[in-house]
Amino acid sequence: MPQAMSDAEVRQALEALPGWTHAGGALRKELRFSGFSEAFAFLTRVALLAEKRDHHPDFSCSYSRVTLELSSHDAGGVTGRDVELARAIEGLLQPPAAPRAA
Ligand code: H2B
Repeated sequence: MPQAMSDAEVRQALEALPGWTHAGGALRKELRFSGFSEAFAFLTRVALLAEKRDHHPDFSCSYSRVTLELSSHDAGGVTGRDVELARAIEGLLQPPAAPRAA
């Protein structure tokens, strides 16, 4: 069974994860979108990341506000799998790189 990370280990990982907090044994982030469709589209993309990893977030969606909570249920806390999923989710939020000139 994977081992939950210590508070200090999580704190260090969060230095590279803007907007994420460590609360209730989970990594948590709240996001605002311009509307429900945008929020749901984002969650759909998160779902694809989660299925690929077989590691799934708890989430809620209230119109345009999405809350994500990442924890490893089997470990009872945050593991490297949560940190990795949070990094991948951050990747979805980055603006696309400008195309190079041909
Ligand atoms: N997701 C999360 N966040 N924690 C888990 O412990 C977990 C999971 N377990 N997704 C997975 C699925 C497990 O149930 C399957 C059988 O691998």
